[in-house]
This record gives sequence, C-alpha cells and structure tokens, in this order.
Amino acid sequence: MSVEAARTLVAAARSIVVLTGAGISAESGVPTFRGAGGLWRQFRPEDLATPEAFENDPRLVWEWYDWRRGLIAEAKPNPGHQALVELERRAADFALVTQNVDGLHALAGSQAVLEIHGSLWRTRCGACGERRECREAKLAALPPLCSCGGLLRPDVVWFGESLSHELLLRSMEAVGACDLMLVVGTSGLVQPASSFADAVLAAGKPVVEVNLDPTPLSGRATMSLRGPSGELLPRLIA
Ligand code: BJW
Ligand code: ZN
Repeated sequence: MSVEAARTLVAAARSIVVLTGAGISAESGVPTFRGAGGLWRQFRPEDLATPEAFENDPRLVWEWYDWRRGLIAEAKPNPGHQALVELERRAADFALVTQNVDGLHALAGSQAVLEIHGSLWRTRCGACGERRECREAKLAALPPLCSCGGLLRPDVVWFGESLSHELLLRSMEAVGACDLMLVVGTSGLVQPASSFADAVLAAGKPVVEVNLDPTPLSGRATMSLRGPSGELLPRLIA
C-alpha cells in the first residue's frame, strides 16, 4: 500500500485518533515487549507485570522498573513522535491514545495524550492511593515507601488490572467520534486497546496501520504500511 494514498486519507480527515504502542519508541532505544529483542523474550510477564507478582516480591518488580526507568530516562523522542505533534497541530480534532508508559509523546510536545496503561514516571501508594510524579531515574531505596508508610508501586496497568475508567471512556469517545484512526507500532494483542480499531472499521471509517511487521490488524485495516514509524510517520504528514 502506498504512503501517498495513506497521506491523502490523513490529509482529508477532520477528526483523527492515533493509537500507539511500544514500536513507536523503538527507534528511541526503548525495548518493545514482544518480538526480537522484546522484554518478554527475557522476562516473564507473570513475574513482573501482574498485581500478584508485586504482592509476592515488590523488590524484584521495582528492580525491573528501576532498570527500565534508568534506560528510558536517557531516551529522546524520535521523528515518529515528532510527526504526531505536527499532526495534532494541523487536525481540527485530535486524540493520541498511547499504551506506552515512557512519557515520550509528552516530551515531544503532544498535548492531548491519553496514557491508558499509566506512566513509569508516577508512583501510587497501595495504602492511601496517592499518586505522585516521580522523575528520579534511580530510586534510593527499593521498594519505595509513601509518607503514610504504605508501599509505593509504579502507576502502570498490569495484566488483569482494569484501566482507568475515565481514560477508557475518553478514549472510546474519541474512537467513536473520529473519521480516521492511525494505529502505530503495536502488536495489537493486548485488550482493550486492540479492539479500538475494530470499532472504527465497524463505523465504516478508515484505519491506517504503521508497523514494521504484519499484525492481526493488518488484513482488516484499510491500509497497512510496513516500515519503521520514525520514517513512515513524517512521510505520512509531509
Ligand atoms: C515497530 C517498530 C518500529 C517495532 N516502527 N513498528 C487471560 C488472563 C488474564 C487477562 C486476560 C486474559 N485474556 C485477555 C486478558 C486481558 C489482558 C490481555 O489483553 N491479555 C492478552 C495478552 C491475552 N488485558 C488486561 O489484563 C488489561 N486489563 C483488562 O483487560 O482489564 C479487564 C480484565 C481483567 C481481568 C481479566 C480480563 C479482563 C490490562 C493490560 C495491561 C498491559 N500492561 C502492559 C505493561 C504496562 C506497564 C509496563 O510497561 O511495564 O502494557 S503489558 C505490555 O503490552 C504493555 C504494552 O502497553 C502492551 C501492548 O504492547 P505493545 O505496545 O503492542 O508492544 P509489543 O511489543 O507487543 O508490540 C510492538 C509492535 O511494534 C510490534 O508489532 C512490532 O512489529 C512493532 N515495531 N519496532 C513501527 N520502529
Ligand atoms: Zn500512602
């Protein structure tokens, strides 16, 4: 499928929703989860990204998050993130729904970002529920404690946990109102984000996928562009 044809679709759209996944940050040096070099090749999600894992061994889970925080603290947004900032500036109506917890969209300058899987740069207290920004890349003591004495956890969404009701509602509203959706750098295997594109297609609106490899969405998407998002997204909005 040609980038030119996709560019025409994007240029004609008034209301755009973009869904991003780990692939958009790959060119910034942030590891993805699945596929070659992905985190789940090296680590078991059930040991590190579930509430049960945290209950069993909060220190181990924090060590993993601390390592990732250190890695991502050095990462800079890439031309893919920057193209989405420009797209937001041009579109009459725009929402960026991201599964990423790395904060790179906001760092690039995107405004309307819905971080549906939370943020690596926030903690949440298991006892009093307080959420706090926490930017230090390497924490002094693991696991960190809240001033109330409770155990802090990364404010991210683990497997088996519900997403923020408010963020999910806002994402679904944007998905329902858009006249084009761009799906960038996600394997499309994790619910509920993986169902957003189907809602757009069912409404008869186009979905353009940008991914290095084919995904379960590729066959259903209106257009599926194969390549790195850091190269394709700037061309898509040129
Ligand atoms: C490039 C590129 C380049 C590379 N350019 N492209 C059975 C048991 C328990 C639960 C379930 C179950 N069946 C279903 C569920 C629900 C579960 C789920 O979907 N599981 C499936 C895996 C089976 N979902 C949930 O539990 C969610 N909650 C929920 O549904 O609540 C209701 C419920 C509760 C209980 C039971 C059932 C329902 C919550 C999901 C939370 C996901 N959390 C994580 C970790 C976040 C924190 C952290 O970062 O540590 O979120 S897991 C991980 O996957 C992370 C990601 O956001 C998410 C999606 O991954 P993503 O972004 O797609 O990355 P990859 O690596 O998979 O793909 C990268 C893509 O980029 C690839 O396609 C590459 O080709 C491409 N790429 N370089 C363009 N340069
Ligand atoms: Zn507390």
